[in-house]
Amino acid sequence: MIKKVTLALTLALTASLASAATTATAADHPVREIWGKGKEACPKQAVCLYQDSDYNNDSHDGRGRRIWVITGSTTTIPGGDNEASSVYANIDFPYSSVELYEHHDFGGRYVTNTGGSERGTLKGVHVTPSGDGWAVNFNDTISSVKFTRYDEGF
Ligand SMILES: [Ca+2]
Repeated sequence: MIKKVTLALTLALTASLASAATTATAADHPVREIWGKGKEACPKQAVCLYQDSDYNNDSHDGRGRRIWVITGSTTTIPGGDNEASSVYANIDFPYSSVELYEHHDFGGRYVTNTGGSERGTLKGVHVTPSGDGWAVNFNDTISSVKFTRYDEGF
């Protein structure tokens, strides 16, 4: 009897794990990691976080490095947490801007990037809240990303 209950529980657990895996596929996730360099590597309607400054152009003798291609708001950046050193926001309508946060779940200070904006370095950027108003070092800091649409925030 105990064996039968254990087996039933195991089957139920396996079934629920399997359905969880199918509902959260990699294709659904707004963060995709590629290897490359340059702003031209960034697809339309994405914000790209580059592992190195200057959009990875000088990385590994020109062979590039990791890029996190982000196509929607995300509370974490799997594989790319605290890694970004340059940013290209290749977004357009309906998005007005993307906010890059220092902590998970849109926490802490953030840098605002309007459509088409680019930052070859994150070492001296103005953040919100601005504190004393000085530029801050946001290198290897970004942990979540929020997309803002034109019809939001009014
Ligand atoms: Ca962080």
